[in-house]
Amino acid sequence: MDFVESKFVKEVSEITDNMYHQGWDERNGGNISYLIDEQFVREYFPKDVFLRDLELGFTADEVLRNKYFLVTGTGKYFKNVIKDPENNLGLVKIDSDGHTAHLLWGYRDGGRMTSEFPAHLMSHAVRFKANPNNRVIMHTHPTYTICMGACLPTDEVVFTRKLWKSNTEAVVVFPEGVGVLPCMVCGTNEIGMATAEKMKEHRIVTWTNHGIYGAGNDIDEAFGLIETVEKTAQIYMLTLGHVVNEIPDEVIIGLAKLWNLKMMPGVIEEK
Ligand code: 2HA
Ligand code: ZN
Repeated sequence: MDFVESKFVKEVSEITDNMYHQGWDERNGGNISYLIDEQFVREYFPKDVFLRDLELGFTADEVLRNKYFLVTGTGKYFKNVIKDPENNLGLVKIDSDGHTAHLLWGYRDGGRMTSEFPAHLMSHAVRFKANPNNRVIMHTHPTYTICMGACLPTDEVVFTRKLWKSNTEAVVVFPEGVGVLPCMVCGTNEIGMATAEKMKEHRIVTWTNHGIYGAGNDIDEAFGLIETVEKTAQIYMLTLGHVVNEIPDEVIIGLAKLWNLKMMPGVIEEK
């Protein structure tokens, strides 16, 4: 079977189409990277034959070397992935020296990985060490999450508290809270390192005035985290200045107890 028919390409094509239709990924906004185990790569590529080599511009962590990633291309539009995956996606293998990505498939028009690949790979390394089943890093520009970040101080305790107080699903889906970065220049190793640092404690990190990063074991999990933050941010923004019924602290504590969750400290005072 051709790799374009694989479940991996299908999953990324379907989710990028879905995210585009949510209105989150205007123009070339957003990017996804998906760690694919070698045993599955071998089903499509019996041995490594590389089309091109692509410089990373940073040194990939040891845990990621010789690993394969399906990655959206730089300058590519989410809305087009489903129509032409082989041009808009690429399958790369990280070299054993950590400096190069070898291209096995995709980027047909001469393209390369997303400009946010440093933030993706640095986040993968941190999440892989926390949980080796973590395979997906997803970046997108969800409208209400960006609005909410513009209306609040860049403080992750404040941001997390506002989310938890707005929607009872919030503490259940992200009990470890949301990491928050201030507005920074994107596409750089610096924002990559800052994102990865936050990913030590959180599977979700917001980039103020820009968007969000989500990590998960699979596409559904990463997307589910982001859509829950975005839905909650929408509730927060639509009710801003009008709230009569905010979720009481006791209910948030009760939900965490019911689901046996460890809450981010400092957000809700335990009484
Ligand atoms: O790839 O979203 O952050 C386009 C972006 C940059
Ligand atoms: Zn972006």
